[in-house]
Amino acid sequence: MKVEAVTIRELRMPLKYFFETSFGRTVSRRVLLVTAHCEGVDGWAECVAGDGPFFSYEWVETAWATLRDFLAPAMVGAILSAAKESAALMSRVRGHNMAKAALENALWDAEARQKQQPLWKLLGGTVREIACGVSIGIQDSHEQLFGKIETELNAGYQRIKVKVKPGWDLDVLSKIRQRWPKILLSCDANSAYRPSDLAHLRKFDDFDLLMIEQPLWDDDIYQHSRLQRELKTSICLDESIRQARAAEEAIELRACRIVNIKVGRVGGFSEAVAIHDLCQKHGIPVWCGGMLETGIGRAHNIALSTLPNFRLPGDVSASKRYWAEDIVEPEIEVTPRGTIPVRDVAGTGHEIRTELIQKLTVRAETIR
Ligand code: OSB
Ligand code: MG
Repeated sequence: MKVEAVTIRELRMPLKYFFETSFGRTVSRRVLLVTAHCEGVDGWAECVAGDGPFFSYEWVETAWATLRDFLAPAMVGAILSAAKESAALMSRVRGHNMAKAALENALWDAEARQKQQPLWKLLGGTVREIACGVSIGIQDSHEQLFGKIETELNAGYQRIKVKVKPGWDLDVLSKIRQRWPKILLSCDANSAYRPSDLAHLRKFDDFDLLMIEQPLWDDDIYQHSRLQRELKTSICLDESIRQARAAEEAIELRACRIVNIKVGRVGGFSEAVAIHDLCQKHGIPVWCGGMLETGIGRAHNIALSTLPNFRLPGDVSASKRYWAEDIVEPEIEVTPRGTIPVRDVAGTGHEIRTELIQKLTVRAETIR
């Protein structure tokens, strides 16, 4: 597979409804897409960098510049026998995992299309129907949040995750539990707390949560290990797990009992699979996180979620929760059982709507 050229492209897509985390509110997304042109086959992927450096230091502008000036030039002209060989060609660039993941995953997509194989099989997946949960942002009122939870439970989703921050936490969780005592419930703090909040965080133990995701600093493992010793509730790490090495440290220090795998955060499918395998070996369940992706990133998340240690429902939900019109066909849909069945078709099984993408594009550049 020869990489002849790489196209980077930015789209503007308004969200149907705002999404708020402890680090801020998103109302519209700048979507960065990468296309790898490989001898007549195009592979597509989505870069999950956000509109600002808030989830991590990466954002659309750093990803764009890093892809254009360093990653794409390192790849153009390369002859690969498999997409997994691409990570080594980008390793001279430190960090910038979301930018790297977009290019690597575009090559996996190209490989799957070229080999006429389902992407999930190429990744080593075995699960034929993946379990879905939803992530629900901070709202303007409790009533709004409860209305959203009701809607998603009625749609069949298997797990509800709510975003929390100081001032939007104990009261909210307590009311949710009063109304829905039995549901699978978790929360995500996106680094909103500090070790000095220990007494406050201990109160989360009252709500029978499946997990609390990333309570402390986005780059921390050690302080999470101290916190985990003090809590009944399982900690799940998201932001801190930037590569397999971080997962190894977290497991050894017992900083978490669950790991969230986001393919963008860890730099691509190869590293995501490595983290999956490591966690499986140590009996740590993983689940697939989301970054408000369009159907392109969503389809890749589905493929990854077919690996056997994805034992908990992921933040992999239907396109229509976020988008009026998605850029893949068919859109991502979820069954009333809260699952997505995986099909035996080549690639991701979701075709790229190139005409619509053209219309939404605000800039594009091809590196040859
Ligand atoms: O921490 O999981 C997170 C969205 C943006 C940034 C960070 C996170 C999230 C989500 C959304 O929780 C999950 C989704 O895409 O549905
Ligand atoms: Mg998270």
